[in-house]
Amino acid sequence: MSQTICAISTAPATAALGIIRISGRETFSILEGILKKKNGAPFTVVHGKAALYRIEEDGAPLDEAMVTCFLGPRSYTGEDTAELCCHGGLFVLQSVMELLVRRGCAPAGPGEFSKRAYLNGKLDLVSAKAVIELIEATSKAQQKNALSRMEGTLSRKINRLYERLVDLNTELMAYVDFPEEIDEPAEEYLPALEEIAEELSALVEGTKTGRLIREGLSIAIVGAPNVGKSTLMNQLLGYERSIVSAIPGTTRDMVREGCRLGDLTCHLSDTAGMRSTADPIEQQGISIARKEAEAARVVFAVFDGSRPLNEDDRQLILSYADAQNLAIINKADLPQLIDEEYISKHYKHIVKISAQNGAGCALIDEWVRTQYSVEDAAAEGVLTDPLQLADLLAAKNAVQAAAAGLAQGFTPDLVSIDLTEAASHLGGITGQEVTDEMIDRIFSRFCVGK
Ligand SMILES: Nc1nc2c(ncn2[C@@H]2O[C@H](COP(=O)(O)OP(=O)(O)O)[C@@H](O)[C@H]2O)c(=O)[nH]1
Ligand SMILES: [Mg+2]
Repeated sequence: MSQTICAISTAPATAALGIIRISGRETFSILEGILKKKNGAPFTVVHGKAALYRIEEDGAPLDEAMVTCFLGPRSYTGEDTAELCCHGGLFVLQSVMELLVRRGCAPAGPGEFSKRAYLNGKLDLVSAKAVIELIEATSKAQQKNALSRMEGTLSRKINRLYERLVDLNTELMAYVDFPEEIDEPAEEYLPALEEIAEELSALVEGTKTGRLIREGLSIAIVGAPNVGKSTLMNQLLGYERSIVSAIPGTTRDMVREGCRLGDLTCHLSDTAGMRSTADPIEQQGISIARKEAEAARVVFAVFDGSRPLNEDDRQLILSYADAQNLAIINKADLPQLIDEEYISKHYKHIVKISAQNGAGCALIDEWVRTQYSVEDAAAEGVLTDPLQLADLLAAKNAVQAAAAGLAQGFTPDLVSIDLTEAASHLGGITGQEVTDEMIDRIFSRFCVGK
């Protein structure tokens, strides 16, 4: 950690501005050697205030930059840091970087600034992973969830549980040494353990929403040929992705595309129209469609409102009449001949739309928003990282095992094995108990310059 590091923190592309970040003990002394005010005045360190400087090497100017200094520990990394807001040309940025390296900076590895922040106690691992998620966010829910976890409410909750477990464990171990001081360990410790198990269960429950936020919602659009599935797909995407045609059986391959519905990233698939057919290629398409519908979390079953239900529709109604699915009656712009009542007998949720002119499509967005409401969870912050989820689940199971053991009269040293395990899993989430390799793996996912 002793070396002073530098990196271009903005994207590697030509832009109006580009930011170079420097962190470490030598930051200000290195800058002293290369920065001068236009009037010749030397570089001075003022915390948190930007000032304009000329960057020069032995009197030859390279660029002008707004320089902001942060005195450690009041900085992102906890060390002395500076941000040079240069002109955004790649050549300019590269030449400033080279100059910094010649003056003793080392080019930073991916995530090295954040790793230093972690090692200096400015960032715990829950928050660190949230930083990556914020940068990679593709939906509002991801953005919100990442931000609230960066603020650390969830970390504090998990930390509290971790500390309670460690304390309980210490007490139990004391009991092993001085059994005469406590008559009935089960009575003494069971309520606390059960309470911790309950809190962990609630956190595990929240991770279901976390996965939804992270992975998004898979939706298969199914229906008989020509009901307007591809038109709906294009309408939801906002551009012509699927071929729309009056000829039934146009869509044979499956078309997958991501879009945003409600607060979520959704993965839409437009499928081949389901009907009985002798065409072997169409049959293959239909078989793929069925598999897709099975795998998807939600099915949009689409019907043509301008004609009566036919045998293909009825088949489909029965196949996908599940409470989590949505029936969509399309072509509401035409005179309606469909037996809506029949559909409403089988589907809890129905919307009427015109995929062609977009009328009613907002209802679909609204439906996703209410059915898959993640706003509260995102505002509170839930874990989404698969490794953290696994740790949380393991911690919960271990605490439950400890509670069960205690209730059955296991000796405290046996119960303590489970508690130690639970604590180590929780510690793995926030970073109290992690190995160097784990740290390296986490921060290597960051961009250079973050
Ligand atoms: N009037 C009307 N026609 C529609 C609507 N949606 C789709 N269509 C037409 O129905 C035909 C079949 O549409 P398409 O999206 O290819 O259906 P798919 O086979 O289910 O994918 C095309 O001629 C579309 O223009 C709608 O809301 N109103
Ligand atoms: Mg189609």
